[in-house]
Amino acid sequence: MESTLSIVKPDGVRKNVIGNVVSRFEAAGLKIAAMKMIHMTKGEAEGFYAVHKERPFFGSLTDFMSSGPCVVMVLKGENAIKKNRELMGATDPAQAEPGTIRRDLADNKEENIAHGSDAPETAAFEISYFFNAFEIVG
Ligand code: IDP
Ligand code: MG
Repeated sequence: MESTLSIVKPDGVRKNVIGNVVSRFEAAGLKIAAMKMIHMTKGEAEGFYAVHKERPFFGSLTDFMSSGPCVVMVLKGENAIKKNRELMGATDPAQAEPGTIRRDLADNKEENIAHGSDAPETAAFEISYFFNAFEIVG
């Protein structure tokens, strides 16, 4: 069993596709082990995306991530990290495979509906950024 962090980003909440995204995780056999809606401050978004702080899009990305509420989730399952990233598709929705979350629902490379951890170490950091042990079931 592996755990990963998923976020329905503010564009996904604005577009009313929270359920659409969550239903794809459930259909793929991933379990929702924790879930809540939050509205990050700019500083909280900067802390979450600190690995990208040297990137040219960092300011714009953290403005976007703090522009409205998002849904943060812990997904559990076999190969949850990889499975979630496959369901999301490539970062740029134009490059993502048809049938993926980003290709089906996203508008552009920044506003791309979903986040998913990319490795066990980042998953551990990202889960603990939003959840304590009492908030995660299973
Ligand atoms: P990922 O979300 O597919 O793992 P990362 O490279 O980790 O992609 O980038 C984190 C987030 O930063 C992306 O999901 C997207 O929202 C944003 N982003 C990545 N590359 C660009 C870009 O070239 N322009 C604008 N935003 C970007
Ligand atoms: Mg990433």
